[in-house]
Amino acid sequence: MAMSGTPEFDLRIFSYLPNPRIWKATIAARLCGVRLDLRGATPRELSEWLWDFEARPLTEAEREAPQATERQGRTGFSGRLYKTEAFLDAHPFGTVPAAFSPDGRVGIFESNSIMRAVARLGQDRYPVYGTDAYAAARIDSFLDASLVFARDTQLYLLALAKGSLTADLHTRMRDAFGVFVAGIERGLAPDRQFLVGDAITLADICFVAELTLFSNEKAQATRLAEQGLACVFHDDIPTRFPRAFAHYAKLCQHPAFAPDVAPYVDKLERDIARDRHSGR
Ligand SMILES: N[C@@H](CCC(=O)N[C@@H](CS)C(=O)NCC(=O)O)C(=O)O
Repeated sequence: MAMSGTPEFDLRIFSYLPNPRIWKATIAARLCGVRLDLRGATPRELSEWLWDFEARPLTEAEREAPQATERQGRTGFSGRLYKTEAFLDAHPFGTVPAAFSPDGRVGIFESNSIMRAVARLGQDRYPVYGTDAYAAARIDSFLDASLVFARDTQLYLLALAKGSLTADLHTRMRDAFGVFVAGIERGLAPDRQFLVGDAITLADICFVAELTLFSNEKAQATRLAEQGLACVFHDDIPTRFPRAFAHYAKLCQHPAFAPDVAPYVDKLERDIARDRHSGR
């Protein structure tokens, strides 16, 4: 796995694509000039890939014969996955996105930590992780609060997709979303331009990624209605949290964000329109 010469990238990331969790790294990389090597495919295709530093599609022969790398998917993947021992040494929780140092020796997992790795690699070019220890710790505070929200989002969206959503989970999601978005709203009061300090930081990037991920709920309105439930992220939410949503809209337009966010949101809007049409 060791590479000779100068690596052509600063960090490799393997994931299913597209994935808002990866944007945390790609947006930070645009801001601070870090070279990423992204590898991956659609979620369905990724179940026929070898999960490794040198991740790749399985060959036809490999797909047909029993593989020592075969494991049962746990979160977001219900079938078989193919993870090498080296992958699990580097990524003990076995999840994607999975980042690696250029020599493949260091695994970095959890999308927030992958984003922090990018920020540290590019800190001399742009202070996306804050300008001092206090700012960095305040950024971490937002990232920790975001991960709590993200975990609830993940459980909720996966249950919704699998048809196993309960009323309790729906209530829990409504409360978690309320706490998260109210915290962002208050964090921007009275008229702060950014969540931490005077420029874009990891806190703003994470906010955009997690809110967009949660927006996927809106394309499931019909499914929710079949269970007598309404969207948690309903149409009145932005007017209740005007600062948070103005901030989101402004960031989505930013040149470091738009290449990731715009195509994803365009497709999501088409999915939402289709769902609304089919639910009539
Ligand atoms: N909090 C993690 C979530 C990562 C995660 O749960 N990834 C799932 C896919 S959504 C996974 O890799 N599952 C692998 C498996 O099921 O074995 C992050 O932000 O990176």
